[in-house]
Amino acid sequence: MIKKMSTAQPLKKIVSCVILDLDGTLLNTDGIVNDVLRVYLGKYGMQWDGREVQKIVGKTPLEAASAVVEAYGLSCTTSELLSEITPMFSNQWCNIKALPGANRLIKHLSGHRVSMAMASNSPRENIETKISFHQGWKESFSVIIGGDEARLGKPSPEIFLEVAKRLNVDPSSCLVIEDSLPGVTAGKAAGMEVVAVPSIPKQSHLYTSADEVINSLLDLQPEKWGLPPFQDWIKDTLPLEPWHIGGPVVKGFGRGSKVLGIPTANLSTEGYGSLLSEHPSGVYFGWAGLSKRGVFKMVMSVGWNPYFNNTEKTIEPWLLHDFDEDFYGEELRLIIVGYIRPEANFSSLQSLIEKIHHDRKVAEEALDLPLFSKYKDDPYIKSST
Ligand code: ADP
Ligand code: RBF
Ligand code: MG
Repeated sequence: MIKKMSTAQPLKKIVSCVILDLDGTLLNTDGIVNDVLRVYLGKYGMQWDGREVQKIVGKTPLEAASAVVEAYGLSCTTSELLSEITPMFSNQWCNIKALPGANRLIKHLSGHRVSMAMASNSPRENIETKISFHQGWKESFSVIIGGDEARLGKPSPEIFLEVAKRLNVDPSSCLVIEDSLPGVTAGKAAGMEVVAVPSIPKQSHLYTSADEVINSLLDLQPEKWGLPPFQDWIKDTLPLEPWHIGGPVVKGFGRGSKVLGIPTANLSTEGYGSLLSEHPSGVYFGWAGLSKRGVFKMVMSVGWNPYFNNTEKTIEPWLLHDFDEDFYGEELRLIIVGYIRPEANFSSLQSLIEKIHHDRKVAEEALDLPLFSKYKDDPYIKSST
């Protein structure tokens, strides 16, 4: 417990190799899994419940299919289900997006000549196809092992041990990065250091065996493991490929101005489900255009507000300007240009408020940098004024 409480960042353990999982860690495979199962079950008059995805993350195709047959009481066999949905998946592989931070991590490690391997429960052939759509990935891994190349898939340590053998390194000098529980279990059983990046929200309490749990790859600190630190943070912010979101301001929880003294303009998340699932929860910043008022600096939270334990992922931009009235219904457009920190829980309302004011300061200063200030003229937010 003491390990987790300390605020300094002590070196955890020095490693020399990084072993990455593919689905859910580097690739947003869940999106495709949800699409395919929705279509498949829909054909038979059943509805895919996105929450069931928990039963299949990190499993081999056979195990996952069997879990679906069981969960939905399907009358077909596991292999019948597999033969029907396998081609559906193959058609979608070209559409699987890299998760935020995946390209950044791969470029960083390969640029510093850190030895990298990939270990996945997915069959080798599928891995090759999936990564072929992502430039520079295949060349970055000196070893790739699929679920069909070991006797037992994760949670057995076998895949990871085979990777260490082929890299000719001791398992204890490998750092595994994994999104799923079976993967974390396998990595620890192999005697490796493990960072968990859970792909399913609000599950981090289940990952106690991992050496560290982070919210997304954006939060990885390689220097904790003796690896070269990222050097792309600027004034406490991480520049991102800019993204847009917009819509009318809707009534929020009424807590912003009343409880926190910090008004946040909620956006309706309707129609934004997939966009929101592409962006990890956390604190972001950028520019906000209000159709009748102009363009303002903005800092926002995306997520579940753990302090208040929301059930839905929300987007709550705080426009950094003193408005003398509410603007419900008005069109708001945002360009998000950078990331500040993961969402956190706080022991008191006071500490939450202080942190949000600190975020404000970080955002305000960063947005004066040419790198970020240029986006204030972005046609997307300008067109609303
Ligand atoms: P919430 O819990 O979502 O913050 P409130 O109703 O307390 O909800 O406050 C949100 C409303 O405050 C917004 O819809 C907006 O009209 C108004 N508002 C006033 N000033 C600001 C600001 N600087 N940034 C965002 N919203 C503001
Ligand atoms: N809520 C949290 O529970 N944890 C956070 O780390 C957090 N960070 C925030 C950062 C910013 C910049 C803003 C504007 C809000 C943040 N909130 C956070 C959300 C806050 O709790 C939310 O705005 C209230 O729920 C008001 O509705
Ligand atoms: Mg995974």
